[in-house]
Amino acid sequence: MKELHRSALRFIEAQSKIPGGVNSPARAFKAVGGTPPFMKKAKGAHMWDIDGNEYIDYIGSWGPMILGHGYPPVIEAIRKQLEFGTSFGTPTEIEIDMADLVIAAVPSIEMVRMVNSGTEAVMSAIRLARGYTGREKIIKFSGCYHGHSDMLLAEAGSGVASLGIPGTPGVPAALVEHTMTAPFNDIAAVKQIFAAYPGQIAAVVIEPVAGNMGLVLPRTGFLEQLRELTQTEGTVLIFDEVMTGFRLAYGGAQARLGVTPDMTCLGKIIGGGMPVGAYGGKREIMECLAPAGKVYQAGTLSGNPVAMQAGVATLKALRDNPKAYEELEQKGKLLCRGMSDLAREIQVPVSINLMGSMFCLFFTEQDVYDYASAKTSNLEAFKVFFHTLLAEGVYFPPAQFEACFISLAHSDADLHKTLKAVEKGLKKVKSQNF
Ligand code: KE4
Repeated sequence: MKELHRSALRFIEAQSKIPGGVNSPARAFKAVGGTPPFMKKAKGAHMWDIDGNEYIDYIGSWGPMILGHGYPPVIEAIRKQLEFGTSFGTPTEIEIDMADLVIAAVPSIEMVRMVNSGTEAVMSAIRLARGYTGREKIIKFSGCYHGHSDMLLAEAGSGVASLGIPGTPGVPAALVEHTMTAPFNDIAAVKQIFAAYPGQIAAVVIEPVAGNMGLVLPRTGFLEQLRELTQTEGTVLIFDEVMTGFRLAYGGAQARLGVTPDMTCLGKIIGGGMPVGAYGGKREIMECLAPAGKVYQAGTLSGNPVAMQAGVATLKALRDNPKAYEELEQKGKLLCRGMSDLAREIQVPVSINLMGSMFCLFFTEQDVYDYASAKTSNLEAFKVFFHTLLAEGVYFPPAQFEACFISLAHSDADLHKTLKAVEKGLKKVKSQNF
């Protein structure tokens, strides 16, 4: 790996003009130290930085790039749309095509509204659930991240967790007083909150498979009990599938796990690399949304034709490839079995969570099933591991509390090269006797 000369210079310049030098904290390497490479180009499973270094990419733009970067049909769809214009602020037919694809893929979604980010999707879904139920309180789970809307930054995951900030300054207590938090996988804690606030909980919002405290899987029966409890209590169950939607199965985590929410939030993959979020669900709930109903939400570029074309091309590529998710499954198993074998041989205690093409390696010997157990990971070991891989041209997310993503473009050669880098990384960790 060549020295990051140009990236280092640009990072200094960027930091004087953009807070932290980045437009999203997760990119700044705060959790691992060092200079984030400035990327110039990406194709398939690979990215190239401005110093000419090449990387095998396990961030995939934090989830969207399931087909690999620069997937030709997606690029072509964007290119064609540009000849017709980029934004009209009027209804367009491509928005119906997107709605058709989402509704066909996710049976629990009878109607869907496009927005511009996952944050907007979850924020709006909660407002709609409150408007629909007439209730105010919500329950979220510690370590889950649902974007940066004020009410959801309590004990959030992702960048909030990686920066070790409990919540964030600037959020008045009044805006989080109706937000209750329970540990992930702890149904007893959820029941206690319902018992304390009977008839007052508008919504429970959860990442059905959590990707923002590293990857944490629901324990058997947890989501089913959550579904039953919310059903009984007349509370809207919202699955935040911004990350897992079209990732863990074409119908998302809910299709894979067989649990049906009242509303679903989507993002990332449905934008094909362009800024898109969406929320949808039962018709009786969605029809409360303006202008059909009274709950207001709007967006200048929501359903933007360029973004819709990218998303529609992406979803069609997934829909029309019957082997896509089986291939992703195999890639995930090959890589995680290999990492687990290496950790055992080198005698470094790790815990690896995997589902489909999402995985996370924690530096702890205990099972990671919630935020507290995720935080037992040795973050110094993670730093050494991360930078060793980076130097070998393997780009994992620069923080322990993130998930890694494999795309259809990751070849067996990429996976084997990754395992070689992992072997080096684990040996480096071992040598430092953490
Ligand atoms: P955006 O507003 O960043 O599009 O989506 C927020 C969001 C909502 N729900 C879930 C489950 C999410 O994972 C996210 C965003 N994920 C992070 C990655 N952990 C985005 C990366 C970043 O913040 O730069």
